[in-house]
Amino acid sequence: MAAILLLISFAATAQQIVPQPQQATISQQRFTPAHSYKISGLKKDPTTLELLSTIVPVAEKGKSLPLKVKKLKKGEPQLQRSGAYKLVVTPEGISIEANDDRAAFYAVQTLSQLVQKEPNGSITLPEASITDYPDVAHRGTVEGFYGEPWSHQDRLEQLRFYGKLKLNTYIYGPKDDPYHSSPNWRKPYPAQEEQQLKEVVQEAKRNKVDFVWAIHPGKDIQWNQADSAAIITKFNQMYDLGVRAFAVFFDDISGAGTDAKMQANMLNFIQRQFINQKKDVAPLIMCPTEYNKGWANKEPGTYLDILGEELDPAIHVMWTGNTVVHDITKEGLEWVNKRIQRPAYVWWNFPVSDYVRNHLLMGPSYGIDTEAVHDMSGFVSNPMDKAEASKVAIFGVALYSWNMKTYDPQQAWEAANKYVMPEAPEAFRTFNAHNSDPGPNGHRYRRDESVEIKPYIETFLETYKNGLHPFTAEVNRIKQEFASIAKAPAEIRSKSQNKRLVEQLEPWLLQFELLGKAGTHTVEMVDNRMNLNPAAAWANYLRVEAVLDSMATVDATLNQNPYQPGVKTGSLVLMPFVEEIFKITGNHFLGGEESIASTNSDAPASYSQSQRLASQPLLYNNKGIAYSPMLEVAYLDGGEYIGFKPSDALQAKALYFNLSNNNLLNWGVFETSKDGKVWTKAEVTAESGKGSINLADQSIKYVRFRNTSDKRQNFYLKEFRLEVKPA
Ligand code: 14T
Repeated sequence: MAAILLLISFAATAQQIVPQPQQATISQQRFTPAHSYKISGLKKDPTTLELLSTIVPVAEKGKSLPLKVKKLKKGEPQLQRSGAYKLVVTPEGISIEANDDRAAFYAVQTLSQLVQKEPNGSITLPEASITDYPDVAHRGTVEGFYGEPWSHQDRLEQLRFYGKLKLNTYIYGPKDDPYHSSPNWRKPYPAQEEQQLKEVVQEAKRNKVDFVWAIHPGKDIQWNQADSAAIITKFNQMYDLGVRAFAVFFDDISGAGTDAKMQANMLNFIQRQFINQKKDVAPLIMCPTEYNKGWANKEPGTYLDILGEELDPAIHVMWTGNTVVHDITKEGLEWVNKRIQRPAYVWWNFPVSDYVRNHLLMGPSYGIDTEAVHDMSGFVSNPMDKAEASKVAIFGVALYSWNMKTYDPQQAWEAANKYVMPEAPEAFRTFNAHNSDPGPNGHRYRRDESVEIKPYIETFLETYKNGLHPFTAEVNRIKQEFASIAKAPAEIRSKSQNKRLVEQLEPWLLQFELLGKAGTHTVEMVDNRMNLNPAAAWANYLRVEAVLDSMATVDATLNQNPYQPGVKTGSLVLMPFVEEIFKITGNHFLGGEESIASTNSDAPASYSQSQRLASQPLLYNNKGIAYSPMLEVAYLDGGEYIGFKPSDALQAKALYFNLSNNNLLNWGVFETSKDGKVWTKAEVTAESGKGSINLADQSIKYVRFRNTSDKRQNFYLKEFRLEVKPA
């Protein structure tokens, strides 16, 4: 008997209800309901009623089966959560017990996954008994990235996607909405934006998603009555648009706005004067200035402890983990929870790509602790500016936050590929498998990529480097992979019904197709060369070269932004493979070295003791090198510097800087050096931290800006660029 039961609950996973219910027994046999259903108990929720009538046949009169929705009886504490439901399906009828409107909606979402529509228009159902509730109370996304905010249509579609996956939270806080942040957070939205937000709020309601409107006032907030009133006035305007949940973000600011006591006072005031006054508004959410362990003052009694002590216990406090972009661990959460005296509301910075804008993050959602259920009050993902493409990662977040114990990142990713692109799941999987690592970045956050092909690639490369013919097993496997890569983009473009998704992927699809071709020619080249057919190998070599040229053109033409311009694909495993073999083979045919500026050990390099600044990516072009601009506040501790150590082969011409700091020259100096030992002060004038230095002296090899004070100094790294000419 136990064995049979086990088999049956196993069938529940085979049935693939997403997210996986907490308890489910679902039969393998299916039945056709004898009659249409007569629905009772949903009068007060027309949305769910309407949805239900698209799932099962409904009859007002005549013979019918009962479909009853009623209030869930008080039971275990889990069943008292918002969204908790029981669903029982038998040939005699369907019964739903729901804790709230959201729960009834979720029961219907589950039912819709049980139903199969037959070609003749009838439906079939399995017998099923499901008891279900969420592990994490608040689940969803925070539109919290820098760069172009999601479009109106993107937002509407996201909310529908969340409803189906039982995600209940969408926090609205795009950094580049001027009415969310400075300069306009005090002002009401213009009419058109207002109208669109209203529509988004309504779509959220239809999908039982809490639309949380966030304000980001910290850049220029005054801690006075007027600004407290300004926030409440703005919240009231949003309330009138239908918003019933609010957040205040104090991230990525410097100066007076960062004061914990002031923040706590202001938030408590809002909680008392606004949240508690309205009877239908959710508890406030705040994002602290010290929102990750790396940035937190560890001294007892400082920032986080002050929030912990003083903030109204009802207010949620967000947290990104041990650093800005990081895995989420139980230990990490325990550390902060002790200080903030409540379970953190996790802001997971994945798959956000605003710090690596030339990459897509299409891989599995992994590195989120499945033991941490009691250590968080919410879990939201900060996604990419590409809303549709972010669905792969968000799908994982939905499964994780609903049912943590059973969460398997790889399984969830496999399911996501099918769910997000049902018309071409294999091609999409291939694309995603090779577009997941962000590449080297300032946050030092890396992801697996090309995991299945990697061992073959390594063996192939090793063998070839040793002057041997790679084995057939590797050759064939890699050939096959590059062939799939070359044809995936066309298949995605032609088969996917999701045009918006394809549009968002397009620059990368183009590049991916080229990678497939480059890889195919590469493997053939090696094969031909080792088969002692140098003429054919040479022809392959020229083809690889031509395709790599095209890839360089795509990289230099599409997705040009001032941060990380270009289009990178397969950058962790496949591109290095192609480039390395191309180089080795080129050396063989041509003799001599071909050097690529950015991989050359003599290339210009950053020069700073600050780990953060030294790891900030550099941008190269034929005129010089530059630090890629940083979004958040940068700093130099006393004595630290930021600069360049140019190569011997290049002559420095001029330094251009914009550090957006009014008294830059009161605490720092620009210096140049011929050897990195003896430094000479450079005469400069700067306006608002902006200026340039002419470097006429041919022998100058180093240039830097040094903090001469004994304190940490903040600035913005907007521009720090060295113009060079060949020596
Ligand atoms: F509020 C936060 F929890 C947070 O993560 N803020 C920003 C966020 O808007 C951004 O999308 C995310 C990823 O870049 O990181 C935070 O801002 C930073 C932080 C940095 F250290 C942006 C760039 C950084 F280098």
